[in-house]
Amino acid sequence: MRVLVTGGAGFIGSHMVAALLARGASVSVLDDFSTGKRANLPADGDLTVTEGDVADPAAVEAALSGCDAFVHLAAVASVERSVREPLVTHRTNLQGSIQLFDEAARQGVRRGLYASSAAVYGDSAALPLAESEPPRPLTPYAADKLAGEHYLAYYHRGGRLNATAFRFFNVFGPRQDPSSPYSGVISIFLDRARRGAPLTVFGDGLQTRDFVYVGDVVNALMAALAVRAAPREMPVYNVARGERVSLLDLLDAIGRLDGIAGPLTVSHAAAREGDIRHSLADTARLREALGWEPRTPLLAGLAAILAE
Ligand code: NAD
Ligand code: UD2
Repeated sequence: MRVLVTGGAGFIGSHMVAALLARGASVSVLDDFSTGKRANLPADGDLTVTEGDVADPAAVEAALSGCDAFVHLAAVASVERSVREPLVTHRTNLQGSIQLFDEAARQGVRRGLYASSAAVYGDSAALPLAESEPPRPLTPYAADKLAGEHYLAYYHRGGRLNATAFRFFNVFGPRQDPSSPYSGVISIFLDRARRGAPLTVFGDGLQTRDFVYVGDVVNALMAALAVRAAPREMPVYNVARGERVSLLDLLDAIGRLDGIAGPLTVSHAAAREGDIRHSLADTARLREALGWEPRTPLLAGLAAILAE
């Protein structure tokens, strides 16, 4: 099997590429290296890397050639950037997605997986969030992710692709870039704890998130790739542990890890504007459909990051 992974040099993408190669697949990566890094990818005879833009028709056509499936992870994953530069991020996040879906349908690529986001739910208080909850995208990023789902469902319904969309919650793990203030909180906290630098909690620290380890996300994608049956409507799955963890619980767990530079120095600052108070997924649909279970608890995932 040959699989195109767009955004394969990024955080989640590089783990997906490694899993595919380990299963004996041949992999094509299309990445513009805007946030992804070549160093995230192994040297492997079964891996072809194309530097290019997912919104560029020629790059997508070449990268898809000979593939049986695609896993579409390329995106400007920064919500904050989508608010500052909605047209720039729209080009990658929606135009690039349509470009890929349309070319895959044209080339007869059978299977397609798409990275959507919990952001499509907005600040809904109907916890745990089931996929049937009406979406309420509050940012350009979320609007593009949701529109991407709708476009993919259109190709699926017409029988032109066999597609599945995944709404990732807060993914964490090795190779997540901690360099921006809007990077994942776990990557920021561990990077700072490792160096003995101070940590800032925005708000009281009682806000909760549903953190899911990147290896578990990859397992869900791998399980879906093996599915041949195509239901009439495109499946959409939450990907999360289905557990809420407060930032104070997270700090407590980090403080107990080997590999941090002494006791944590923690200060509090004002809560971020628009910050969601609680986030929690209902994961029953994914568990039932794909037999998926999250295998990596928070502590084990944190330790894996420090071990890198
Ligand atoms: P990432 O930034 O590490 O990966 C994105 C990759 O896409 C990078 O390698 C980047 O260089 C590449 N890319 C960006 N624009 C491109 C373009 N125009 N053409 C080709 N490649 C391009 O982010 P990630 O956390 O690995 O996210 C992967 C996917 O999962 C994204 O679609 C993101 O929106 C989604 N997602 C992530 C999370 C999370 O918690 N990390 C949560 C929800 C959804
Ligand atoms: C996630 C996504 C974001 C968007 C949003 C939609 C990530 C990295 N971010 O934001 O892109 O999809 O969901 O709901 O996946 N925090 C601190 N100190 C820090 C950094 C963060 O206290 O140094 C807090 C932050 O205010 C928030 C929590 O930690 O309350 C989690 O922050 P995050 O940026 O990791 O993720 P989130 O859920 O806000």
